[in-house]
Amino acid sequence: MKLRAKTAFVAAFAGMVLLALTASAACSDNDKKGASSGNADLDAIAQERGLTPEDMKHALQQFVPPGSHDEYVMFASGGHSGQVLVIGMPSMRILKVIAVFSPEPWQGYGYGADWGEQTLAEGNPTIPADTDLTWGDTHHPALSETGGEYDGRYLYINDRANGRVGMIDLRDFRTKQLVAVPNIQTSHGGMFVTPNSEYVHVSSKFPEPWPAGSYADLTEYQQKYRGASAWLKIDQATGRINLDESFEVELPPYTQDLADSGKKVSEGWGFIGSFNTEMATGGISEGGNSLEAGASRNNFDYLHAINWKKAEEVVKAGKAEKINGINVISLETAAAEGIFYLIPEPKSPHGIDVDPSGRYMVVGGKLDPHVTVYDFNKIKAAADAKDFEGQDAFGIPILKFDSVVAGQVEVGAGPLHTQFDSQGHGYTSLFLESAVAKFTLGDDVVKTGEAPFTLVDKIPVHYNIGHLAITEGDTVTPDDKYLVALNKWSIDRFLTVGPLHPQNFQLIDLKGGGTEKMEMIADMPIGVGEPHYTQIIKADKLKALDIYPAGTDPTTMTTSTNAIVAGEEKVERNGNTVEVWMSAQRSHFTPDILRVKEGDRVILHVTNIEQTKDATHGFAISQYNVQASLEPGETTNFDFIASKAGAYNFYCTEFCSALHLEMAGWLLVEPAGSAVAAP
Ligand code: CUK
Ligand code: CUA
Repeated sequence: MKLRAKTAFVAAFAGMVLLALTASAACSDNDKKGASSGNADLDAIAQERGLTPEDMKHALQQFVPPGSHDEYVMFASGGHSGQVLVIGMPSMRILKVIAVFSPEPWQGYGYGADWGEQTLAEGNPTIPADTDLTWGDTHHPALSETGGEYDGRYLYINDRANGRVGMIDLRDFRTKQLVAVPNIQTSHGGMFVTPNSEYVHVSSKFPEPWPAGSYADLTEYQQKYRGASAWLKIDQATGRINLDESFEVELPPYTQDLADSGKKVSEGWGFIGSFNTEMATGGISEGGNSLEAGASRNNFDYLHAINWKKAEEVVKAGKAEKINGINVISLETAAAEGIFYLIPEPKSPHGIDVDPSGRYMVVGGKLDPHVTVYDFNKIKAAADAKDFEGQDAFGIPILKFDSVVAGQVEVGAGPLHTQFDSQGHGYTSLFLESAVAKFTLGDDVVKTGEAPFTLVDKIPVHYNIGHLAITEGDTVTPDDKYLVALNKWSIDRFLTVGPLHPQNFQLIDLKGGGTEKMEMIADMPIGVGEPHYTQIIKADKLKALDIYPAGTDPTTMTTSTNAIVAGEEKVERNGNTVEVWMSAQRSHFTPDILRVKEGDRVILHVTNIEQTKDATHGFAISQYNVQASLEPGETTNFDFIASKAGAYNFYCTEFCSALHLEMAGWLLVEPAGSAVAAP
């Protein structure tokens, strides 16, 4: 009965929608006939599927017709999958999954081809040096910036579990570098890129005994354990991190949390939140307090403000010390040189986000229903005037809370992270309340006439929201279009697929960031890892290749010395090494029979000699861990030992042509000692 009433409503609404759609186009009589029959079709569809007028409106808001492209691209962390998800917006269609910290066979990342093998190996920790890590917890993606705007060149992401950083080249959306950041065992703060991509920042999560690699008991926590704020220098031409030109600032053994970059008025500064300034170490199992109880005693924790421009000068002046291969500014030097200040933040905070003007910094109360808004101008003035309430146990000056706070807003239960629009609003995720709260910042940025530091809107989300992101959200000019809520729980939103539920991205229309209410448009289940954070870039800023120039080595993005053209294929034997220059094109490999001896080292250079978009081949050898994608124009190098005698089939793993199934060959590994000559 309810459905029937709904349907009448729908019919009226469908007519309205259609009218709106057709009114904009000057249509012929034929079109009009189409429109009226379309109207009936829409009514019938809505009726059959039980859709409300609201549902239909939301569908239209999100819909990107087949063959059309999305306006935005979202780079979301894939959490413990160690990957990055590339998602079109507003359609919320997954466009790609980029392998970063974990092997991934489709792209050939970690399956015999040098690009992935080398990249993964490069990311292995130097301390302890004996671990081949095959997983990571991708956390906070950071796009490169020019003038405070995303520039579409590179993407960085940290590994929460292992203190590593990955660099993705957005020319081909492939990971080009993993860096095991010295003196950081686990990381959290950042990633953020400075407004002109001078540095990408990451800081430690849990402190570790210093120097990294040494041992100290937890009873020596305050004396021996330390954290680090790492400023990793970006090579502008390649996007790679250069550790020689990077530096770290030693941090007290608090637990450093999120971090964000200063911009505009605060450019040159970075801000890192913290909790556990109590320096509790847990120990319920040893008759003590749990970490959660021990870390929640103080009324204030400390927001760390670091002047990286000044730190850079201090390093140049030779006042840093190399520790594990990176320049480190000690706590003592940081305090003496005015590089490092502590700012009280109400206890157990989470999130620190700098608004587009660079003036306001918002910290979420986590257990407290307020967000605290700091004013950078006040911070700067207090630091310059040495208006301190004292110093911490490590000699770092503490600014007075009242001197630097601009305002507090009661936003609701469990405020974590904040994003901003260009109208002077902050949008804070409320984990406990499962909602997004919208509030106004200081009156110098509020462009809607609303009162500063007031809650103006709230929208429920489903459920337990962590981060949230706005289109072009971390730039100096956010696009006030969409907000994505990154919800940890989905509970009942999707079909049950076992006790491990997908997480839920929800697409919210910001309605231009004005005084209109936010509107929930769509849900998107995420079935890999736990996406932590995402950045959303205008799609037209990305200038990705659609094929590689002939013979490109993706590691260097230059012509491979092993690239060949058709007719140059060859096989060379040198002692126990067989080196092969092979071509791949629809629908054969040349050579297609490889004869080697058991125990030979096989070096294989395969060039996909095609220059047709999407004419990707794959190369895989049965019973060997050898598999890679060969994109048009790419030269890929494999290096493996033919350890098992036998006749092995190799084949193309991409359905590239009508004769794809015929695109195969033989790796003949003759038993050791056999008389047959090879090749
Ligand atoms: S943290 Cu706040 S919800 Cu690791 Cu970015 Cu996840
Ligand atoms: Cu080449 Cu299938």
